[in-house]
Amino acid sequence: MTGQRIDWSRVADFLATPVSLHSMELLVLEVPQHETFVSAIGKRQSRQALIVKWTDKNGVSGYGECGCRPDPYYSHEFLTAAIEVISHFIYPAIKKARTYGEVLSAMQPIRGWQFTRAAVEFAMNDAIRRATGKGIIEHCGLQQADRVPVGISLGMFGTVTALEEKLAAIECLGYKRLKFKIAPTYTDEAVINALTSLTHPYVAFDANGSFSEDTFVQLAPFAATGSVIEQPFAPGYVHLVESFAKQYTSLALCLDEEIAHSGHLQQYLSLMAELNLKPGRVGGLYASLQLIDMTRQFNLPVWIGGMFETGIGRTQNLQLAALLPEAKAHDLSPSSRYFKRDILQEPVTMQDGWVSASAFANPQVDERALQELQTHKTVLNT
Ligand code: OSB
Ligand code: MG
Repeated sequence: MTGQRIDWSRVADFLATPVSLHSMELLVLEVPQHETFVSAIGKRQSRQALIVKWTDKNGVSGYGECGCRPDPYYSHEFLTAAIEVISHFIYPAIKKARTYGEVLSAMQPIRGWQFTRAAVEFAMNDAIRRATGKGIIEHCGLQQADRVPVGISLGMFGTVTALEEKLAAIECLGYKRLKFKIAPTYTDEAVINALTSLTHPYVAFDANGSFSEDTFVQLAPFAATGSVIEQPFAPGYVHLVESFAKQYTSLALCLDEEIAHSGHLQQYLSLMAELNLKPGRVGGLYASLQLIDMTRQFNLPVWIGGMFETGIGRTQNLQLAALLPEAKAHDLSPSSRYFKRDILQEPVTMQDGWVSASAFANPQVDERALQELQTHKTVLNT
Protein backbone atom coordinates (compact mmCIF):
# COMPACT_ATOMS: atom_id res chain seq x y z
CA MET A 1 0.00 0.00 0.00
CA THR A 2 2.92 2.33 0.61
CA GLY A 3 2.36 5.24 -1.73
CA GLN A 4 4.54 8.10 -2.85
CA ARG A 5 6.27 10.16 -0.17
CA ILE A 6 6.04 13.93 0.15
CA ASP A 7 8.86 15.87 -1.49
CA TRP A 8 9.89 18.03 1.48
CA SER A 9 12.43 20.06 -0.46
CA ARG A 10 9.65 21.28 -2.76
CA VAL A 11 7.46 22.06 0.25
CA ALA A 12 10.35 24.01 1.82
CA ASP A 13 10.67 26.05 -1.38
CA PHE A 14 6.95 26.72 -1.29
CA LEU A 15 7.16 27.97 2.30
CA ALA A 16 9.29 30.84 0.97
CA THR A 17 6.36 32.07 -1.16
CA PRO A 18 5.79 35.77 -0.40
CA VAL A 19 2.47 36.65 1.21
CA SER A 20 0.82 39.91 2.13
CA LEU A 21 -2.19 40.65 4.26
CA HIS A 22 -4.33 43.71 3.70
CA SER A 23 -7.33 42.59 5.75
CA MET A 24 -8.90 39.56 7.30
CA GLU A 25 -12.64 39.11 7.60
CA LEU A 26 -14.23 36.60 9.92
CA LEU A 27 -17.71 35.73 8.69
CA VAL A 28 -20.17 33.65 10.64
CA LEU A 29 -22.88 32.02 8.54
CA GLU A 30 -25.95 30.02 9.45
CA VAL A 31 -26.40 27.41 6.73
CA PRO A 32 -29.63 25.38 6.98
CA GLN A 33 -29.24 21.60 6.57
CA HIS A 34 -31.56 19.32 4.64
CA GLU A 35 -32.11 17.17 7.69
CA THR A 36 -31.47 16.93 11.40
CA PHE A 37 -28.30 15.03 12.26
CA VAL A 38 -28.06 13.13 15.54
CA SER A 39 -24.80 11.81 16.99
CA ALA A 40 -23.30 11.18 20.43
CA ILE A 41 -22.31 14.87 20.36
CA GLY A 42 -25.84 16.18 19.93
CA LYS A 43 -28.51 17.14 17.44
CA ARG A 44 -28.07 19.67 14.66
CA GLN A 45 -30.34 21.23 12.06
CA SER A 46 -28.13 23.90 10.62
CA ARG A 47 -24.43 24.45 10.33
CA GLN A 48 -22.91 27.51 11.92
CA ALA A 49 -19.82 28.11 9.84
CA LEU A 50 -16.89 30.44 10.36
CA ILE A 51 -15.27 31.58 7.13
CA VAL A 52 -11.93 33.39 7.14
CA LYS A 53 -11.43 35.70 4.18
CA TRP A 54 -7.81 36.70 3.58
CA THR A 55 -7.35 39.69 1.24
CA ASP A 56 -3.83 40.45 0.10
CA LYS A 57 -2.34 43.82 -0.82
CA ASN A 58 -3.20 43.28 -4.49
CA GLY A 59 -6.86 42.77 -3.63
CA VAL A 60 -6.85 38.98 -4.17
CA SER A 61 -9.04 37.13 -1.64
CA GLY A 62 -8.79 33.55 -0.41
CA TYR A 63 -11.20 31.67 1.82
CA GLY A 64 -10.76 29.17 4.62
CA GLU A 65 -13.29 27.48 6.84
CA CYS A 66 -12.87 26.86 10.54
CA GLY A 67 -14.33 23.37 10.98
CA CYS A 68 -14.91 23.50 14.73
CA ARG A 69 -18.39 23.35 16.15
CA PRO A 70 -20.28 26.22 17.85
CA ASP A 71 -19.85 24.32 21.16
CA PRO A 72 -16.87 22.58 22.78
CA TYR A 73 -18.36 19.06 22.46
CA TYR A 74 -16.18 17.68 19.67
CA SER A 75 -12.96 19.42 20.69
CA HIS A 76 -12.13 22.26 23.06
CA GLU A 77 -12.46 24.77 20.23
CA PHE A 78 -15.72 26.52 19.48
CA LEU A 79 -16.72 29.13 17.02
CA THR A 80 -16.95 32.36 19.00
CA ALA A 81 -13.74 31.46 20.84
CA ALA A 82 -12.02 30.88 17.48
CA ILE A 83 -12.92 34.46 16.55
CA GLU A 84 -11.30 35.69 19.79
CA VAL A 85 -8.14 33.66 19.19
CA ILE A 86 -7.76 34.96 15.63
CA SER A 87 -8.54 38.57 16.60
CA HIS A 88 -6.30 38.75 19.67
CA PHE A 89 -3.50 36.30 19.00
CA ILE A 90 -3.24 35.17 15.39
CA TYR A 91 -3.93 38.33 13.40
CA PRO A 92 -1.49 40.54 15.41
CA ALA A 93 1.18 37.82 15.18
CA ILE A 94 0.96 37.24 11.42
CA LYS A 95 0.05 40.61 9.95
CA LYS A 96 3.66 41.49 9.16
CA ALA A 97 4.79 38.01 8.11
CA ARG A 98 6.40 38.03 4.69
CA THR A 99 6.17 34.38 3.64
CA TYR A 100 3.89 31.36 4.03
CA GLY A 101 6.47 29.80 6.33
CA GLU A 102 6.65 32.93 8.49
CA VAL A 103 2.87 32.82 8.97
CA LEU A 104 3.09 29.19 10.11
CA SER A 105 5.97 30.02 12.45
CA ALA A 106 4.09 32.98 13.91
CA MET A 107 1.17 30.68 14.80
CA GLN A 108 3.45 27.95 16.17
CA PRO A 109 3.62 29.21 19.80
CA ILE A 110 -0.15 28.77 20.19
CA ARG A 111 -0.98 25.58 22.04
CA GLY A 112 -3.99 23.76 20.66
CA TRP A 113 -6.55 25.72 18.57
CA GLN A 114 -5.77 23.57 15.54
CA PHE A 115 -9.06 24.25 13.71
CA THR A 116 -8.56 27.97 14.22
CA ARG A 117 -4.96 28.06 13.01
CA ALA A 118 -5.89 25.79 10.11
CA ALA A 119 -8.62 28.17 8.94
CA VAL A 120 -6.06 30.96 8.62
CA GLU A 121 -3.65 28.73 6.70
CA PHE A 122 -6.47 27.53 4.41
CA ALA A 123 -7.41 31.13 3.60
CA MET A 124 -3.80 32.16 2.96
CA ASN A 125 -3.17 29.11 0.78
CA ASP A 126 -6.37 29.78 -1.14
CA ALA A 127 -5.33 33.40 -1.80
CA ILE A 128 -1.99 32.17 -3.19
CA ARG A 129 -3.74 29.54 -5.26
CA ARG A 130 -6.11 32.09 -6.73
CA ALA A 131 -3.22 34.45 -7.52
CA THR A 132 -0.77 31.88 -8.93
CA GLY A 133 -2.79 28.75 -9.74
CA LYS A 134 -0.90 26.63 -7.22
CA GLY A 135 -0.89 26.19 -3.46
CA ILE A 136 0.92 23.92 -1.02
CA ILE A 137 -0.88 20.78 -2.23
CA GLU A 138 0.29 21.35 -5.80
CA HIS A 139 3.86 21.76 -4.50
CA CYS A 140 4.09 18.64 -2.34
CA GLY A 141 5.20 16.32 -5.11
CA LEU A 142 2.24 13.92 -4.88
CA GLN A 143 -0.01 13.34 -7.85
CA GLN A 144 -3.62 14.47 -7.57
CA ALA A 145 -6.25 11.96 -8.68
CA ASP A 146 -8.92 13.23 -11.04
CA ARG A 147 -11.73 11.88 -8.86
CA VAL A 148 -12.32 11.06 -5.20
CA PRO A 149 -14.42 8.20 -3.71
CA VAL A 150 -16.81 9.35 -1.02
CA GLY A 151 -18.83 7.86 1.80
CA ILE A 152 -21.72 9.15 3.87
CA SER A 153 -21.77 9.75 7.62
CA LEU A 154 -25.24 8.93 8.90
CA GLY A 155 -26.72 10.02 12.22
CA MET A 156 -28.47 7.81 14.75
CA PHE A 157 -31.86 6.27 14.02
CA GLY A 158 -34.84 6.00 16.35
CA THR A 159 -36.44 3.04 14.57
CA VAL A 160 -35.60 0.29 12.09
CA THR A 161 -38.14 1.79 9.71
CA ALA A 162 -36.34 5.14 9.74
CA LEU A 163 -33.03 3.37 9.10
CA GLU A 164 -34.47 1.29 6.26
CA GLU A 165 -36.08 4.32 4.66
CA LYS A 166 -32.80 6.18 4.71
CA LEU A 167 -30.89 3.23 3.26
CA ALA A 168 -33.46 2.88 0.49
CA ALA A 169 -33.24 6.59 -0.31
CA ILE A 170 -29.45 6.61 -0.67
CA GLU A 171 -28.93 3.18 -2.20
CA CYS A 172 -28.92 4.41 -5.80
CA LEU A 173 -26.31 7.11 -5.04
CA GLY A 174 -23.47 4.60 -4.84
CA TYR A 175 -21.71 5.81 -1.68
CA LYS A 176 -18.49 3.84 -1.21
CA ARG A 177 -18.85 3.67 2.57
CA LEU A 178 -21.72 3.91 5.03
CA LYS A 179 -20.64 5.28 8.39
CA PHE A 180 -23.13 5.17 11.23
CA LYS A 181 -23.02 7.16 14.40
CA ILE A 182 -23.34 5.00 17.49
CA ALA A 183 -23.50 5.64 21.24
CA PRO A 184 -24.35 3.67 24.38
CA THR A 185 -27.77 5.30 24.23
CA TYR A 186 -28.56 2.90 21.37
CA THR A 187 -30.51 0.31 23.31
CA ASP A 188 -33.16 -0.78 20.80
CA GLU A 189 -32.24 -4.40 19.95
CA ALA A 190 -33.93 -4.25 16.56
CA VAL A 191 -31.95 -1.17 15.48
CA ILE A 192 -28.70 -2.70 16.72
CA ASN A 193 -29.45 -5.94 14.87
CA ALA A 194 -30.21 -4.04 11.68
CA LEU A 195 -26.98 -2.03 11.94
CA THR A 196 -24.82 -5.06 12.67
CA SER A 197 -26.20 -7.13 9.79
CA LEU A 198 -25.91 -4.66 6.92
CA THR A 199 -24.69 -6.07 3.62
CA HIS A 200 -22.92 -2.99 2.22
CA PRO A 201 -19.27 -3.91 1.48
CA TYR A 202 -17.87 -1.10 3.61
CA VAL A 203 -19.58 -0.18 6.85
CA ALA A 204 -18.04 1.76 9.74
CA PHE A 205 -19.31 2.93 13.13
CA ASP A 206 -18.40 6.24 14.75
CA ALA A 207 -18.93 6.59 18.50
CA ASN A 208 -17.46 10.09 18.96
CA GLY A 209 -15.83 8.96 22.18
CA SER A 210 -19.09 8.01 23.87
CA PHE A 211 -18.22 4.56 25.26
CA SER A 212 -16.39 3.77 28.49
CA GLU A 213 -15.55 0.70 30.60
CA ASP A 214 -19.10 0.70 31.96
CA THR A 215 -20.56 0.37 28.47
CA PHE A 216 -18.13 -2.15 26.89
CA VAL A 217 -21.00 -4.60 26.61
CA GLN A 218 -22.95 -2.25 24.35
CA LEU A 219 -19.96 -1.70 22.10
CA ALA A 220 -19.29 -5.44 21.73
CA PRO A 221 -21.87 -6.25 18.99
CA PHE A 222 -20.56 -3.43 16.80
CA ALA A 223 -16.93 -4.47 17.28
CA ALA A 224 -17.80 -8.12 16.60
CA THR A 225 -18.84 -7.25 13.02
CA GLY A 226 -15.17 -6.58 12.27
CA SER A 227 -16.12 -3.14 10.93
CA VAL A 228 -13.91 -0.23 11.81
CA ILE A 229 -14.96 1.58 14.99
CA GLU A 230 -14.11 5.27 14.98
CA GLN A 231 -13.14 6.92 18.25
CA PRO A 232 -14.93 4.47 20.59
CA PHE A 233 -13.56 6.13 23.75
CA ALA A 234 -12.97 9.73 24.74
CA PRO A 235 -9.62 11.24 23.74
CA GLY A 236 -7.03 10.19 26.32
CA TYR A 237 -8.72 6.85 27.04
CA VAL A 238 -7.31 4.89 24.14
CA HIS A 239 -5.79 2.36 26.59
CA LEU A 240 -9.32 0.97 26.92
CA VAL A 241 -8.92 -0.56 23.45
CA GLU A 242 -6.72 -3.26 24.96
CA SER A 243 -8.92 -3.97 27.97
CA PHE A 244 -11.94 -4.15 25.68
CA ALA A 245 -10.14 -6.69 23.48
CA LYS A 246 -9.27 -8.84 26.51
CA GLN A 247 -12.91 -9.06 27.61
CA TYR A 248 -14.67 -9.18 24.25
CA THR A 249 -13.10 -9.14 20.84
CA SER A 250 -10.49 -7.19 18.97
CA LEU A 251 -11.39 -3.74 17.80
CA ALA A 252 -10.55 -2.41 14.33
CA LEU A 253 -9.67 1.05 15.56
CA CYS A 254 -9.91 4.30 13.67
CA LEU A 255 -9.03 7.45 15.56
CA ASP A 256 -10.57 10.86 14.93
CA GLU A 257 -10.80 13.31 17.90
CA GLU A 258 -7.75 11.71 19.54
CA ILE A 259 -5.29 12.77 16.85
CA ALA A 260 -4.67 16.51 16.99
CA HIS A 261 -1.03 16.35 15.83
CA SER A 262 1.69 14.03 14.63
CA GLY A 263 2.85 13.32 18.20
CA HIS A 264 -0.50 11.68 18.92
CA LEU A 265 -0.28 9.59 15.77
CA GLN A 266 3.19 8.42 16.75
CA GLN A 267 1.86 7.44 20.16
CA TYR A 268 -1.11 5.36 18.95
CA LEU A 269 0.18 3.95 15.65
CA SER A 270 0.45 0.36 16.85
CA LEU A 271 -3.17 0.30 18.02
CA MET A 272 -4.71 1.77 14.90
CA ALA A 273 -6.30 0.16 11.85
CA GLU A 274 -6.79 3.49 10.09
CA LEU A 275 -6.71 7.25 10.52
CA ASN A 276 -9.54 9.70 9.91
CA LEU A 277 -7.50 12.75 8.96
CA LYS A 278 -9.38 16.01 9.31
CA PRO A 279 -7.11 18.75 8.00
CA GLY A 280 -8.59 21.30 10.39
CA ARG A 281 -8.32 19.06 13.44
CA VAL A 282 -4.56 18.58 12.95
CA GLY A 283 -3.86 22.28 12.37
CA GLY A 284 -3.93 22.78 8.62
CA LEU A 285 -2.45 21.82 5.27
CA TYR A 286 1.23 21.68 6.17
CA ALA A 287 0.40 19.55 9.24
CA SER A 288 -1.84 17.30 7.09
CA LEU A 289 1.01 16.67 4.67
CA GLN A 290 3.21 15.69 7.61
CA LEU A 291 0.59 13.23 8.83
CA ILE A 292 0.02 11.81 5.34
CA ASP A 293 3.75 11.24 5.04
CA MET A 294 3.81 9.45 8.41
CA THR A 295 0.96 7.16 7.38
CA ARG A 296 2.95 6.27 4.27
CA GLN A 297 6.06 5.62 6.33
CA PHE A 298 4.17 3.27 8.64
CA ASN A 299 1.75 1.78 6.10
CA LEU A 300 -1.31 3.05 7.94
CA PRO A 301 -4.48 3.46 5.84
CA VAL A 302 -5.74 7.05 5.92
CA TRP A 303 -8.72 8.94 4.53
CA ILE A 304 -10.00 12.48 4.83
CA GLY A 305 -12.81 13.19 7.27
CA GLY A 306 -15.22 16.08 7.47
CA MET A 307 -16.90 18.34 10.00
CA PHE A 308 -20.01 19.00 7.93
CA GLU A 309 -18.16 21.86 6.27
CA THR A 310 -19.73 24.11 3.67
CA GLY A 311 -18.42 23.95 0.12
CA ILE A 312 -15.46 26.17 1.05
CA GLY A 313 -14.00 23.76 3.59
CA ARG A 314 -15.14 20.63 1.79
CA THR A 315 -13.55 21.46 -1.55
CA GLN A 316 -10.21 22.08 0.19
CA ASN A 317 -10.57 18.74 1.95
CA LEU A 318 -11.37 17.12 -1.40
CA GLN A 319 -8.17 18.56 -2.86
CA LEU A 320 -6.23 16.76 -0.12
CA ALA A 321 -8.26 13.58 -0.57
CA ALA A 322 -7.13 13.56 -4.20
CA LEU A 323 -3.58 12.90 -2.91
CA LEU A 324 -4.67 9.54 -1.47
CA PRO A 325 -5.51 7.27 -4.41
CA GLU A 326 -5.40 4.16 -2.21
CA ALA A 327 -8.19 5.40 0.13
CA LYS A 328 -11.48 3.58 -0.37
CA ALA A 329 -13.75 6.43 0.79
CA HIS A 330 -13.62 9.85 2.41
CA ASP A 331 -16.29 11.52 4.58
CA LEU A 332 -16.84 14.23 2.00
CA SER A 333 -20.28 14.04 0.48
CA PRO A 334 -21.82 16.25 -2.23
CA SER A 335 -23.45 19.57 -1.32
CA SER A 336 -26.95 18.08 -1.67
CA ARG A 337 -26.22 15.70 1.23
CA TYR A 338 -25.79 18.59 3.63
CA PHE A 339 -27.34 21.92 2.75
CA LYS A 340 -30.38 23.47 1.15
CA ARG A 341 -28.05 26.05 -0.33
CA ASP A 342 -24.26 25.61 -0.32
CA ILE A 343 -22.06 28.70 -0.64
CA LEU A 344 -20.40 27.87 -3.95
CA GLN A 345 -21.53 29.05 -7.37
CA GLU A 346 -21.64 25.39 -8.45
CA PRO A 347 -22.61 22.84 -5.80
CA VAL A 348 -20.33 19.82 -5.41
CA THR A 349 -21.96 16.89 -7.17
CA MET A 350 -21.32 13.15 -7.02
CA GLN A 351 -21.69 10.40 -9.61
CA ASP A 352 -21.91 6.82 -8.44
CA GLY A 353 -19.94 7.57 -5.25
CA TRP A 354 -17.26 9.65 -6.99
CA VAL A 355 -16.66 13.40 -6.90
CA SER A 356 -14.72 14.53 -9.92
CA ALA A 357 -11.84 17.00 -9.68
CA SER A 358 -13.75 19.47 -11.86
CA ALA A 359 -16.03 19.99 -8.82
CA PHE A 360 -13.27 20.88 -6.37
CA ALA A 361 -10.21 22.04 -8.34
CA ASN A 362 -11.35 25.65 -8.70
CA PRO A 363 -14.40 26.31 -6.56
CA GLN A 364 -15.95 29.77 -6.94
CA VAL A 365 -17.50 31.25 -3.84
CA ASP A 366 -21.08 32.50 -4.09
CA GLU A 367 -20.61 35.98 -2.59
CA ARG A 368 -24.34 36.55 -2.48
CA ALA A 369 -24.91 33.44 -0.37
CA LEU A 370 -22.04 34.58 1.86
CA GLN A 371 -23.90 37.87 2.41
CA GLU A 372 -27.36 36.45 2.80
CA LEU A 373 -26.46 33.68 5.25
CA GLN A 374 -24.21 35.91 7.36
CA THR A 375 -25.03 36.46 11.02
CA HIS A 376 -21.80 38.15 12.15
CA LYS A 377 -18.74 39.83 10.67
CA THR A 378 -15.44 40.89 12.24
CA VAL A 379 -13.01 42.89 10.10
CA LEU A 380 -9.32 43.02 11.03
CA ASN A 381 -7.27 45.53 9.07
CA THR A 382 -5.11 47.59 11.36
O1 OSB B 1 -16.94 12.46 14.14
O2 OSB B 1 -16.56 12.42 12.05
C1 OSB B 1 -17.10 12.96 13.04
C2 OSB B 1 -19.21 15.91 11.86
C3 OSB B 1 -19.05 16.79 12.91
C4 OSB B 1 -18.30 16.40 13.99
C5 OSB B 1 -17.71 15.13 14.02
C6 OSB B 1 -17.85 14.25 12.97
C7 OSB B 1 -18.65 14.65 11.88
C8 OSB B 1 -18.92 13.78 10.75
C9 OSB B 1 -19.27 14.46 9.48
O3 OSB B 1 -18.98 12.57 10.83
C10 OSB B 1 -18.73 13.84 8.26
C11 OSB B 1 -19.03 14.72 7.08
O4 OSB B 1 -18.65 15.93 7.08
O5 OSB B 1 -19.66 14.22 6.13
MG1 MG C 1 -15.60 10.87 13.85
